[in-house]
Amino acid sequence: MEKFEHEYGADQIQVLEGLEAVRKRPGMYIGSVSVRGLHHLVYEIVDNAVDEALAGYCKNINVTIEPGNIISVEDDGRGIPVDIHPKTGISAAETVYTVLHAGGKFGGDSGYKVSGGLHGVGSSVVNALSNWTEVTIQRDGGIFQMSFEKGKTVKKLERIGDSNKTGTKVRFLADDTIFETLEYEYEVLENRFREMAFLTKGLKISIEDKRQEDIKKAEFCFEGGLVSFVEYLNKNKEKLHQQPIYIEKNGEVPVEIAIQYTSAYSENIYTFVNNINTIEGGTHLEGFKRALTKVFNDYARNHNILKEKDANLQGEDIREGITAVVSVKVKEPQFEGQTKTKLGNSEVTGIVQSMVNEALATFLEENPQVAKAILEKCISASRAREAARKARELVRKKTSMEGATLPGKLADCSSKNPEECEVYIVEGDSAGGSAKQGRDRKYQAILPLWGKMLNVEKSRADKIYGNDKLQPVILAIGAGIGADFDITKIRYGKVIIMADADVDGSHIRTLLLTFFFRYMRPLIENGNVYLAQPPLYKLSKKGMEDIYCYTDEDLANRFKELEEKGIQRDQLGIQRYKGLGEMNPDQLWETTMDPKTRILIKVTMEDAIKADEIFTILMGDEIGPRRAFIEENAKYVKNLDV
Ligand code: 2B7
Repeated sequence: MEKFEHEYGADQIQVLEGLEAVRKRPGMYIGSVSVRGLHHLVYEIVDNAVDEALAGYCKNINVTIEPGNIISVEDDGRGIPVDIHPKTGISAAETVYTVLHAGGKFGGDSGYKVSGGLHGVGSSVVNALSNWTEVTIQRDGGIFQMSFEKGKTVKKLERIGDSNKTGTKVRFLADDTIFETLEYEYEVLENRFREMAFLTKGLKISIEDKRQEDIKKAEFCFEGGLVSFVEYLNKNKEKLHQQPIYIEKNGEVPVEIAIQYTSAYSENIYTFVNNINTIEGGTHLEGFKRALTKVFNDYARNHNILKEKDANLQGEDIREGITAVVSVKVKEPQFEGQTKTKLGNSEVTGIVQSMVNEALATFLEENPQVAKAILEKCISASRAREAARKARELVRKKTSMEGATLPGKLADCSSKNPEECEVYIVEGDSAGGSAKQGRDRKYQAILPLWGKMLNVEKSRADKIYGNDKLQPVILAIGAGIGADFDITKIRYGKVIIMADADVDGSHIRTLLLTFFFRYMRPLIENGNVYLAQPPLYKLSKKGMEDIYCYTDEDLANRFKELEEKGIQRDQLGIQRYKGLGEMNPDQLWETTMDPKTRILIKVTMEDAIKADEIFTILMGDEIGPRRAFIEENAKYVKNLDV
């Protein structure tokens, strides 16, 4: 690991702002006070430890969720400096934890803050938003400790013992008066630390969840770095070449890339800047794509795989089936885009492009077998694209001839303003009938679907356009698919999947989500896709209004409430709904469709990597992982939604 020498003491830290501001507007600093914001606290602390690893001084990071949702993070780096600032009389360590923006000065001119997050203000923000924080530092032959409550120092840094080791340990309990919940999700943290370990070759990160008797734990350390990352992403896929292609260059902008092609039809490129997942891409991705297109076309021409008469392969042909991870380190990254996850630094395009041009061209010359396997696939992708174009034109012609672009089964709404319109995609004819009668005609459209769907994981775009199940969905939404998809053309602001809570329902839900994920991804990214949640139970009693319960927990709570009012279980009529078809139009409206009372689950793409893995497992060729996954199916929507 490279070392960035950097000497400084307490006097370089500027006192800027109190932590009250953070407690007043926590959202400004960690995004939200939901469970997502809660997890951010952990990332902020771990980021500091990862920075110490990137500086070349830390090899191990241990994260523990202790009973009571206390987080403990320990590293074996140099330990935060403990010397006293001559003017303020406060130790460097205390400054880092109590002064907002202390980190800015730390990272400032010489080294650069490499891992993500709040650029060194993380520790003070976490401290401000914690009920209590305890920091233990080993360095300079001693053990030092300090503690805080809601950001305020309650025990100043004090030497409590001797030690010949070095490192930092931080324990904190998030403030329950600030966060909606303190329940960490082990899987979410595990995924994040796996990703971080992939991105920092050789760093060992362990996580342990001690909140329950059977302790969950995992340990991640990848000597292969990004190569291990793409192998992991492709573990359930059929590869076109065994060894991932690996490119690394440590110049002004360090670039690291791993690529492996599979027989899949999708394109999966994950990009990172300073270890932050740049979901919206940006200039690094642009440079990578340009180089890929140029190198493969040049190679194909030079080796007569593309003849003179043939047209060039297009970027999308060359990216079919690719899995790649692109990681760059940029000193002053500019983040743009809706979610501030798009790299804007224009100089990065050329840097990435010329380095990939050179390294990839060399690789292909040295590995003609791999080049051939990939190019065969690209060429068949380009043929399929041509076929798809023709199929699409046919659809367009057909629809323009008939004068109506809408599918026959669609019961459209009367409003034409997408912002207020929604379409329910409903499984089965009987439920579709109830939905049509129960809906609010002005805003709600109903599109019934039935029968088994095409498995899009195994199909190319030409089949999708021609498919009689998916065509109505494409036409109803009205914004095209794949590279043609244009989110500004969607006819409904909400696309709501309404299916039963049984196996068939879950199948259709998964198929539709796979389809949206692969062919209308912006729809998910933009937050337009929802799952309707029909009730599982109805409780009724003479003289009492019917009560609908949406989960088993809900049901248990209602029982308790009613018991307190003196109503016992055996006095109630309890109906368990097996399907949407059992509800009459009024009930369906009241429980599942009325915007005032219904529960909708928004499908988000926050964790696209996880989602892709789920789809691959559910839809791919390997049966073992699929079965294992289905047994755990209940978690599925939850994972998507975190
Ligand atoms: C920008 C601030 C936050 N810091 C240091 C040095 C080491 C170090 C840290 C850390 C989290 C939980 C265990 C630098 C940097 C403060 O200045 S923070 N290690 N680990 C950490 O927070 N882990 C440092 C130069 C010389 N010696 C030590």
